[in-house]
Formats: sequence, C-alpha cells, structure tokens
Amino acid sequence: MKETSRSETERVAGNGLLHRRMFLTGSAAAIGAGTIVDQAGAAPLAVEPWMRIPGAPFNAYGQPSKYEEKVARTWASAPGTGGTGSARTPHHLLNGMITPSGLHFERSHSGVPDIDPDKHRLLIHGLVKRPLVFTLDDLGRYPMQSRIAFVECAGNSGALFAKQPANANVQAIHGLLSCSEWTGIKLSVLLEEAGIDPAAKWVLAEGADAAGMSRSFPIEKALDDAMVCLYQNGERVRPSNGYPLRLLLPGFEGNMNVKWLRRIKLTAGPTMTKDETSKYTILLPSGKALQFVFPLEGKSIITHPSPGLTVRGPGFYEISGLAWSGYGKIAKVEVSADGGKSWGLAALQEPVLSKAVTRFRMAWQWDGGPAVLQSRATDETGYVQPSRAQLVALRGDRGNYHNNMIQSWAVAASGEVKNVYA
Ligand SMILES: Nc1nc2c(c(=O)[nH]1)N[C@H]1C(S)=C(S)[C@@H](COP(=O)(O)O)O[C@H]1N2
Ligand SMILES: [Mo]
Repeated sequence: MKETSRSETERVAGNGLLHRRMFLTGSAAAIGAGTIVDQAGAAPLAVEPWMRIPGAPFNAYGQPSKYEEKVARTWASAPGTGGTGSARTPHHLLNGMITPSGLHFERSHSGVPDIDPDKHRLLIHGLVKRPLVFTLDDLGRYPMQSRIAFVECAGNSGALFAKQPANANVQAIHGLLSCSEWTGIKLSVLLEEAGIDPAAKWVLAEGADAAGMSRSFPIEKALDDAMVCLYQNGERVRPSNGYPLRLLLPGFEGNMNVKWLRRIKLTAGPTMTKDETSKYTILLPSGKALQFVFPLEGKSIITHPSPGLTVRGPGFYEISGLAWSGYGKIAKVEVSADGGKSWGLAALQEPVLSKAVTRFRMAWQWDGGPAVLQSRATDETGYVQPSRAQLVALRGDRGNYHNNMIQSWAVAASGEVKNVYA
C-alpha cells in the first residue's frame, strides 16, 4: 500500500472516519483492494470462453445480467391477497440516485389493475368552470416537464418503532422508498384549462384500482409542483407504479401519489376518504392523532455497509447511503462510526435536487473493532433528522407512519452488520 499524505486521510471523527476530501483528490489509490500481480510471471488475464465465440444477438427489451438475479424486490402480503401489500427496493444492492423502474417499490391496496390505455380517462370536475375529460392521446398533446423525485411510503421504516430491533436488512426496513425521473403534465395546467372556481380549496384524487384509493390535498400543492405523470425513467409508467397515469405530489407521503389516476375533483374542503381517516394519521403518545401530515421529514439511511453485506477485514471502506427530505434539498449528511459520539461530514453526490434522494459517501478506515454506523441528514430548512430516542420522546412508539429516526448498523469484529438501537 502506498504512503498517503496526512491531508488525504485526515481523520474527521472517531473510529476511522476520513475527510471527504479523499474522494476529490483521487487518493483512493490507497485502498489496496486489488491483488498484486507478479509482473514477470504468468499472465493474470485468462482468455475466457466468452471471448472465443460471438456473443448473444439483439433483444427487444433489455434485462439485467443473469448473474444479478438476486437484485430483486421482496414482498409481504397475507395469503390469498395477491398484490395487496408491498414489495421493497433492494437498496443494499443498488447505487446512484435513480431506482431502476423494475425495482421501484410497490405499495398497492388491491393489486395492480390491468388498464387498457385506450379506455382510460381522466375526469376533472367539482368546483371548476368546465368539467373536462381527457384520453391519454389528449394528455399527450400538452407540454410536459420532467423532474427527479422520490416516492416514500408513509409506513417506510415503521419497523424501527418496535421495542426490540428486528433482525432485518435495509430492504426490509427501508425498502418502501424509491426515486425516479417522472415526466408528465403540471396539474396546474389542466386545472387552469378547466377553470378553477375561487371556492375550490382542496383537491380529491382517485385511482382506478379495485381499492378506489383516494386522497385529498390542499389546492396550493396542485398549483405548485403536482404532476400528472405518463413516463417514469423515460418509458411509460410501469403497471405497478400507476400505468398509464399517476399523480406525483413531490415530497408528500407516498400514499397521496395516487396511481392509476382517473379522477380529480376540486372541493371546498377535504373529502375525508377512508384512506385519510382510518389510515395515514400520526398517532401521538397522548392517544390523539395528527391528520393531514403531508410532507415527509428529512431522513437518511446507510445502504453500504448494511446487513447482509459483510465487511471483509480491516481496511478502507466507502460508507454510502441515501438522504432525502419532502421539504426541499439535503443541506448536509453527517456520518458516525461510534454510535453518534462523533460525526464527520459526508460528500454529497451531485446533483443535489429538491425532494429527490441524494447519495452521500464517507471514507472509512475500519480498524477491525466493533463499530456502530449512523447517518444524520439536515435539510435546507435546517431540520435535523432525530435520533431514535428523540423521535420516540416526541411521538411514542405505538405509531407506524413517518418514521425518520436515525438508523444504527452495528459492525461486529467478524464483519457482520446488524440492525441495533444505539
Ligand atoms: N390507486 C392507488 N394509488 C396508490 C396506492 C394504491 O393502492 N392505489 N398506494 C399508495 C401508497 S400507500 C403508496 S406508498 C404509493 C406507492 O407508490 P409505488 O407503488 O409506485 O411505489 O402509491 C400510492 N398510490
Ligand atoms: Mo404507502
């Protein structure tokens, strides 16, 4: 291993966290993960069978390598309930900020409807001057915009409210979060065409699934950044994510991003649908519940290392993860390797976008001793992600939704990584 200058591997916090400058100076050459080869001896590169014959022909729609079949969603649904439940994104096996469409998480209340796009309609009615109905062809004629945004289920990470830490990985605990590039029409454009009655203060959105999932939200959101999306990561929205049309309310809890969107109604007040009265309220220690808590609070998770990814012996590692906030951009992410006693600033991967996930990276020189890894996000409003103790003090531990507490991963001397409460 070559000698590196002090500045390149400057320690910024306890238990081996290094300055993020390391990623900028290219001093990563000090990692030493490769195997040294004998310059004079045998050729280290074999001519493998795949170099001796022509490769596979073209195919119409590309698929991942067969060697990557473990990179898959996992799901839980009660027996006999088919597609009702949730399938989770394997964040420990992914990198970057975009979730591949086929791995975007899915939360469906009554399975995925098989919608014929030619028969699908979007109705806009209620407190409007001219009720309008659109086919997909009609919608295709409107100017579109694209934005990268996360969708996170309000119930994501709810497992961390359990009294004892579950023996679970990042996919099982935090897999109800994904991030895509969404393309569609600003909802405000369609509403203005219908003509907004000044009495309209709320909006109801309804899906075309058997659950008839529907939610209401203030009209300010509709006039701000709400979108009616036709495309996801460049192609039509996947069936499980709302084909052929989904509502995107950037930063708002996943449930409000109504899939298979068929109806928008302008109303004077909230509609009080079943999905916003019986569910998606935040239980407080007093037994009262908060209703209509829309944006998701600042949050982060370490994806590498995480349970299932065994750390192989002392040495250099990149700690990497995702941070996001429903209130705007991520301002900073701090990482701790000693269970929150000391913190170092992580490098933020560009682009850092509002209401999208931001990948962060931290250099770590593991000495082989026990460590507890944590990440703590601060968003551009100054909001700081709470510890488990802080969130439980605020909200108790009987709830399920909006759990944004700091995740702790214990790294044992054996290299095994586990979910712990620190
Ligand atoms: N029509 C309809 N829209 C829906 C749902 C649903 O079951 N039906 N599930 C909601 C919930 S709870 C979440 S978290 C998000 C999940 O979006 P995704 O499945 O595309 O990840 O969709 C929301 N929109
Ligand atoms: Mo959800």
